[in-house]
Amino acid sequence: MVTQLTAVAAAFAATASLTAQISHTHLSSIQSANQRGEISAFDASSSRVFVTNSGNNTLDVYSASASGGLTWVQAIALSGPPNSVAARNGLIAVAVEGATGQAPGAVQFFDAATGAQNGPAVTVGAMPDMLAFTPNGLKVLTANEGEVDLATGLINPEGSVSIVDVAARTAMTASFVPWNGQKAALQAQGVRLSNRNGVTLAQDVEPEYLTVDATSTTAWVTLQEANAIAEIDIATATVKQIRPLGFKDHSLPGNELDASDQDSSNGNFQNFPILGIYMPDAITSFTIGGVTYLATANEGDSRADFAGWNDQTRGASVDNNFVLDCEDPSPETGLYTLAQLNSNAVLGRLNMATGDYDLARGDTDGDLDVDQLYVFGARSFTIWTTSGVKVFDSGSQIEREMLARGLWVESRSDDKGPEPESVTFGIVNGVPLLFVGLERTNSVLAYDVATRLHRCWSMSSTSMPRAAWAPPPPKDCSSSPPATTRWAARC
Ligand SMILES: [Ca+2]
Ligand SMILES: [Ca+2]
Ligand SMILES: [Ca+2]
Ligand SMILES: [Ca+2]
Repeated sequence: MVTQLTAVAAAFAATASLTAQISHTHLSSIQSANQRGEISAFDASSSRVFVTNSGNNTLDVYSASASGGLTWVQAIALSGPPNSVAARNGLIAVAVEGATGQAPGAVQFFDAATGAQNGPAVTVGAMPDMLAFTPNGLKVLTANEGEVDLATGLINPEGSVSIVDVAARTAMTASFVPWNGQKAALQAQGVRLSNRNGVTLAQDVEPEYLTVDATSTTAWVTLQEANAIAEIDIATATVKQIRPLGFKDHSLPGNELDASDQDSSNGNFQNFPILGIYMPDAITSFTIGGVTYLATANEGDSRADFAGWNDQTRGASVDNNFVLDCEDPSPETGLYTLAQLNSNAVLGRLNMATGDYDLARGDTDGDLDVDQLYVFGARSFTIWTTSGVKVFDSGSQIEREMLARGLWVESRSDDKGPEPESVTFGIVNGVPLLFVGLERTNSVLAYDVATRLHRCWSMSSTSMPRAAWAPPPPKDCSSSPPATTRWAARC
């Protein structure tokens, strides 16, 4: 993927000079030589931008001028592939993978102004995928994804969160092992955990991204594949809670989606009796009126690339591989017809979630055929309370905005749509805003949190229409039948 480093930080700064309206101005772009720049961090004290480059195993450094221009400075060699970078008061922390993705990773530190190494690296859990400083700057937290190995699917490290003491250069581990005995109970609550290969809860959860509260005491971590958020007590390095996020009902008004890239129609928004698994990537936290909220970018992710762990099947292939209620001589639920599933213009192209958990949960009446189908992600962002109660979901707004702005990418309709991947919070001119990055449409949306009106821009647009805040009716899907192992695949 060609990745450009765009002056996002500078663009954000530009918005601060505006008053009544929020807008953005593109100031500059710069491209890494190998086009492998990925995650960026801006250090204000040095006016430098730091970008992970997993193609060279380097941290690429650019200086930002007062006008937002970017100039390449140097490439800092790292001990392995970098996955994340963060800046805090002139100190740069980089999350680096170990010798393999399944080996322990590390956090390396550098001086922002000089690029020089700053003290020893600290060993953390396997595959640190994201890291962040606590607001007080005393700790660095890493979300250790612990993905199974691609080639065999047999080497499966535990997911964890490491808490690094910046001054002492020591690390504590918030482990999920104490929760292993709760696996069945959490599955019943909606935490998407597999029973394949005897995998434990700690092995199966894959901490993806985290946010820390303003007091530096609590972190919330997305467990993307498990469709859950874990709450971490930082002082004791303890996983305090694992909360399921539930499912998005695409049959409700406001939750439409374009389900096909072969329907000869851009923005063919329709309701279907399908549940979206939020499966957030990024998460952020913010406080309004003394109440702390969480916001997630509901990207979705399958394990289709991992040997033995494929959990994705196109609609037209579902009936070939699994037993469906619509094949039952006396179908009880009748959510789909075979004609709909096998039509590429309807549901045939849509990638369904067909992991063992999805199939078991999808047999809602326990007669060993699949009634309810699920898809990856929710094509939206969501605001939650810290207890995991949904406050707002953007419904179908993101896809509709992309269509309205000429940013529609029809080839992604069958997959996860625009793929909201990043979300961050900021206050501009007293207006609390959420910025949502869309991986597939090269766009950033800004939502005004306070007035509950949303404003949207794309990287190639300057107009900003408003839309009324219209959350879909709440629906509690957590009471669906628990996962069982009774369901049998046809193949
Ligand atoms: Ca794992
Ligand atoms: Ca379409
Ligand atoms: Ca049936
Ligand atoms: Ca059934």
